[in-house]
Amino acid sequence: MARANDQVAALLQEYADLLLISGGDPFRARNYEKAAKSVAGYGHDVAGLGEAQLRRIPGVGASIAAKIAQFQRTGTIAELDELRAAIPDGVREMTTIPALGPKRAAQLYHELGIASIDELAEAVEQGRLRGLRGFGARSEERLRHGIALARSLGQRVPIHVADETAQRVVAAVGQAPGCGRCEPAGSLRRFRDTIGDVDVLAAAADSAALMDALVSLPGVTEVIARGDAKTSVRIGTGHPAQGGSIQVDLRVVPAECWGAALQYFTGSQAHNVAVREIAVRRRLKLSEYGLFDAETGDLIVSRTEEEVYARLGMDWVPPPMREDSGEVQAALRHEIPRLVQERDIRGDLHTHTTLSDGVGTLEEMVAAGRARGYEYLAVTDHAPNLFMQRMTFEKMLEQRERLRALERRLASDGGRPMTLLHGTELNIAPDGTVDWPADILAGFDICVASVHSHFDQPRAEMTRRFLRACENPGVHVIGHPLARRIGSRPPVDVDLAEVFRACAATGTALEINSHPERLDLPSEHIRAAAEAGVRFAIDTDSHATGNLAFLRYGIGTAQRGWLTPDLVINTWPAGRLREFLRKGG
Ligand code: DGT
Ligand code: CA
Ligand code: CA
Ligand code: ZN
Repeated sequence: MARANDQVAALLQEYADLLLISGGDPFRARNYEKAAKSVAGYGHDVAGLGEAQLRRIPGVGASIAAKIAQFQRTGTIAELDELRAAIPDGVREMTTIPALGPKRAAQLYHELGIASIDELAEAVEQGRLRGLRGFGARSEERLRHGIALARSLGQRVPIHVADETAQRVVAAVGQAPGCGRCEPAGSLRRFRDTIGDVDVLAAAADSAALMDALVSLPGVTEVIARGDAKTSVRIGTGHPAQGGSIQVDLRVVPAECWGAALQYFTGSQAHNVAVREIAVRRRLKLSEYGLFDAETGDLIVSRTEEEVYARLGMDWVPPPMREDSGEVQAALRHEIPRLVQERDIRGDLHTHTTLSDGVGTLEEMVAAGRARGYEYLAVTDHAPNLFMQRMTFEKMLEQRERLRALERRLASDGGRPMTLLHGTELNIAPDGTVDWPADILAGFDICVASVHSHFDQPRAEMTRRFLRACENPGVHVIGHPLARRIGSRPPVDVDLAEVFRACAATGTALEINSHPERLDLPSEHIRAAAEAGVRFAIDTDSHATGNLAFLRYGIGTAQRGWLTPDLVINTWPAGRLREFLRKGG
């Protein structure tokens, strides 16, 4: 569900940003922004709704409903396309810089003619921003920092942006006449946290209809190259990274070579090089067309990936593991682990509701969890020290009563009962303490504790801060451990080996936060944590019902870290989970 909601919300948000950049009415922009939030959090799929039904969504009036309907009919919004055409891509890209945003990006564009991140960097270095209304010495420093971060994303986009584009391409190309299988390959299939371009592979005898489907897809802004075997286009994403669009490469192969081609175009390049060496040693030759006898040139296999790997004496390698980091050797020894899968997850342990900054009510979030077949769900609204959330002890207790009553209703309404855990997301203060004293913490079923402030503490202090949180018997999970925001906030500086040791020793789990702009703990640290004896919680940190589906990105991240289900506490039955949450106490 709700993919359509996210897509529409992104378009409305983009419309609001572009309105501001083009000097439009800020009040109107604000309305679009509100509507975007409200559509994102709306409990029903907007895909099938007519204009009258759309207007029932809070904040959606006649003109916004008309635009959504137009998008659903035609795949585009004419007024949005006009705005997109009128504003340079570089200016839209500037809005990704933390500490800038659309309003100030517009100011720089209109007052100084700055139209790209590079031009902005130059202007900062030349001191040209000095004296500009609203830009002091401190904001210059923040801008410098923000530019470096925006550049760290480079020519890449967060995974969900690429994933949504890929799914639209697969849906359209897959329906073209003569199309057999059609699937994403490349870094997207490997669940890297950021994606350079989208690779889609399709099987067909004749590619013309498939290539037609791609170039005529709504949102295509440029056809880079069109051929029989490969066509490349750029498609608008509604996300400012890369100036608002992403390259898509569609390759069409005969069905007989599907397996070899999928293996080749999934990569990574380093994995492919290592696999080809295995082939050479066996006097075979591996290419995107198949596995061949090196001497005779005879085709041996190419139809499925499994056949290709098997003929090389290897286990099939799950795509997220294909980074040449030991998986080739493991596959040769037939020691590829059984990785955690989305269907292993029995519940989400980090979710928010309207009681703090979520947009779904307690009842809506629970219903959405139940619709996913969860056996349990933890509700973990923010604790009081995140002051803007205005949480109080009384509000928290009231929610607990409501949650218990809801759990009783679920047990008696004839449907499948569900265990509801009452939790909170605590804030780890600079000294490692958290919001509430031990006796209040003891009243929760589960506490996630996260760093939400003082991100740039020195390493030794930051490490002590984490260790103290782990040692707290009331803290069960460290939320989004590195507190990074992909493309906008760097990871905190902390001695991870120490943190892993403390987690293992105290029975504190580390979160793998599935939000696509977090993906934290990042995959590159997961194997080391697992080897140190750490347990994990793969959570979504959902702020809306539709966010529960972010789980797939957390699972992909966990698979990149070779995690097996047994190390993931929310694959466990409720009884075993509760045992873990007692922290040995
Ligand atoms: P990205 O797009 O930067 O996020 O990363 P990938 O891995 O999707 O890279 P991409 O799009 O350049 O190529 C897709 C896959 O195709 C790549 O993972 C492996 C394969 N491939 C492409 N070019 C080459 C090449 O020159 N040599 C080899 N061995 N493989 C290649
Ligand atoms: Ca790619
Ligand atoms: Ca590519
Ligand atoms: Zn948080």
